[in-house]
Amino acid sequence: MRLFKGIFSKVDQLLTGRRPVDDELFDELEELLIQADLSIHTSTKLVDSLREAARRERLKESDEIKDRLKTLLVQILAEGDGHGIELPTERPAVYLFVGVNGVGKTTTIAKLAYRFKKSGMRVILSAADTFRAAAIDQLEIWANRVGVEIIKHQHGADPGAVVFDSIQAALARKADVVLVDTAGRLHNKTNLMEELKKVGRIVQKALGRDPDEVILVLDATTGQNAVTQAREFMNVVPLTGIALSKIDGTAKGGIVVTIKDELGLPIKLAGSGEQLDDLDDFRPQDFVEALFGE
Ligand SMILES: Nc1nc2c(ncn2[C@@H]2O[C@H](COP(=O)(O)OP(=O)(O)O)[C@@H](O)[C@H]2O)c(=O)[nH]1
Ligand SMILES: [Mg+2]
Repeated sequence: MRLFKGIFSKVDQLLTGRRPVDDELFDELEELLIQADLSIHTSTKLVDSLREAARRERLKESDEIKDRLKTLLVQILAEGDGHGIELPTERPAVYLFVGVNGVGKTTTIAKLAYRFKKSGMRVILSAADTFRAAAIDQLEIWANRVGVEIIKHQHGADPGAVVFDSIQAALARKADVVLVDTAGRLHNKTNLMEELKKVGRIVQKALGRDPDEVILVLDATTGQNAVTQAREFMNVVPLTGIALSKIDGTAKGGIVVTIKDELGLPIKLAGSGEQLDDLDDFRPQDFVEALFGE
């Protein structure tokens, strides 16, 4: 996992060596965690819990606090179910990708298509972002590059119809996976949310079950904004998890912890670059080690 090491390297420095464990240390730690984009709520919770552990177990050295902090971060990130993407038993698997413009939906879809294709699966991309003409072209470029099929309609067409056709095609061609690219912006937010609900209903109708995953893509570099976006989407579509993009570009990896702690949604995928193989299943332990630069 490629991570831009930013503020967490300061946390690492603060807790490395033999600094005495005192109030000053905890205050500095809390400040750094907040700077690293952990919410105040999560930072306070973590530091309180570390203070308590230090008192109870008479921890004397900052290195011990570092180990505790890592364990707590992994605990938050690992809570609940499912990291990574697991294919359902039924085929085709249908995955919807939602999120505002520019967060990395199309890129994440391309990377995932590449992964599935490499493991021998037949993949269909569904160009349901019909709002921007360029969006269809962009998905098509990726489809060609990866060597997978694409179902597309004209710019401005009904996204529901594109999704319906994509699932029909997948059933007819015995495809394994359908990855649906959706719009990140329409004339207004209400339209967008209504459209996403409708796409969900169309999947249900064409497939006979709900989409196997509804993945919200969030850009890690947008900080607290990502949490706000997530709340808006959670209210309208039944999200199954999060794909976090651009973790290579954020100096403030703490946002990942905040997203998990505040929203409770599993982080399934982590994107760390613009190349096709820059996508990993999200592994809490690896992520925390990478944050601290190990
Ligand atoms: N550095 C970096 N850039 C990314 C990543 N994922 C996407 N991007 C870039 O972010 C921009 C927007 O991505 P795109 O997939 O078009 O976003 P969409 O509007 O949500 O479909 C593009 O320039 C991508 O190359 C990532 O993990 N790391
Ligand atoms: Mg796009």
